Amino acid sequence: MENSRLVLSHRHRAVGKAVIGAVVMAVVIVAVAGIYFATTSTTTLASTSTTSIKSGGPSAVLISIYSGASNSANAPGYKPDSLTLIIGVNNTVTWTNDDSAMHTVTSTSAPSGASFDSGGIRSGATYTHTFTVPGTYEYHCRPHGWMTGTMVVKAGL
Ligand SMILES: [Cu+2]
Repeated sequence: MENSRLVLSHRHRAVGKAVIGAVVMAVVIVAVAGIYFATTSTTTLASTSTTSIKSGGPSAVLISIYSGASNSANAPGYKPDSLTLIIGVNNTVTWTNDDSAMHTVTSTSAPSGASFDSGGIRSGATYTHTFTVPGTYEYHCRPHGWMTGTMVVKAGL
């Protein structure tokens, strides 16, 4: 009798230890999960705000003078050839000459005092222009009149 009681109480103690062990484990898991999720949500918030700062700031606009642009069959020669720009948002444009021939980016119609001309852009070279006057711009390539592009520039918000 005495013996079996001892065994029983031993079992109880063992069960008790197991329960305490499980509770401690659960607390540790919840705590770790809490730290993990807290860390995760902080990281997400930080990266979201970084992304929104980037997307709200000025962004580069890239236009390719693509391969074969010097052939009139491949007009208009600029890609994209029509863009809307907003001052302070995306009003800096870089043209890259991805063709083998020399080309230009030359305005043919622009708001007063805002005309521009790249001069010769060699193969592989770039030309960057920042538009600061709202309005509609038409441009072409001086040696290749069929190469044409349009830029609509709007005032910033
Ligand atoms: Cu050209």
